[in-house]
Amino acid sequence: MIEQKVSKGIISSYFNKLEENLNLDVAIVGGGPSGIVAAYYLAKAGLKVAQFDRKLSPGGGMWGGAMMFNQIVVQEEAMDIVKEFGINYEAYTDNLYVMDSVESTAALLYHAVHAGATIFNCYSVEDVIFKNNVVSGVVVNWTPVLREGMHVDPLNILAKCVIDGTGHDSEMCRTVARKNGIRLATDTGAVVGERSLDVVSGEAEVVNGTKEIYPGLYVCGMAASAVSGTPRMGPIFGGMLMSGKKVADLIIKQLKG
Ligand code: 48F
Repeated sequence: MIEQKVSKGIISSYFNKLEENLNLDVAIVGGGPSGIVAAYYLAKAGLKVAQFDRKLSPGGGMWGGAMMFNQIVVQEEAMDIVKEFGINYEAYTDNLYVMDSVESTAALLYHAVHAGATIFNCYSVEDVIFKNNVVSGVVVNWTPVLREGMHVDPLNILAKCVIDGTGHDSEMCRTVARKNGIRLATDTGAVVGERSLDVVSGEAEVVNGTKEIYPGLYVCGMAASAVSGTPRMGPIFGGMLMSGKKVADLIIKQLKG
């Protein structure tokens, strides 16, 4: 009966997909633009990568442009990445380009998946696996379970590297520091907290701050700004794209030499 085949097709292919992703090269927490760009370059390099986003629609803060005006701005330095993802753009002024935020987000997601990354939506990463003082994977649960406050245990997914791409909250870095009594690679050893807006230094510092923040744990995008205490930058997205590419390059170097 077709009715049963529809259900069985979804269930069996979904559980195959989940089982194939229980032991990863890279687990990316958060499906914002920096994390998606990282997923694309990591998968393109042949690494096994899965990305987890707590929302139904991954894409983070890129869909809405600024104040729901669905356009974004990208500066010249990041235009090679925009072109690699095949996003349409218009030259605007002073080495700035404008593009449609919905098309841009969809293009990032499409190319990440086509490069071989697996995206799991509706998953909240609630903790990491922490073995021998190394971050070694993620602990995941259904977002609705956490929202409802249901007492249901999560599942564990091993990974050689974990990327915190959770945006302004930098949730993985906060969790690792709070639970394990360790120091992150920041001035204070903890999450410093993001500063108020300054586009020029915010864009430069988000790329500078993209790094391995603790053994096994990398940070990119707004999470990198929040962890290192650098300024936010608003709806200019070049720094996010370059941060995603940088974190991928660092991990590719570490895992593939
Ligand atoms: O914040 P977000 O878009 O990440 P980003 O790559 O980009 C920031 C920009 O969108 C914008 C900006 C640019 O100038 O300032 O804000 O740093 O997306 C973060 C994603 O992480 C998910 C969340 O749903 C969002 O889609 N997320 C956050 N915490 C968790 C999570 C978690 N614990 N588990 C799973 N997903």
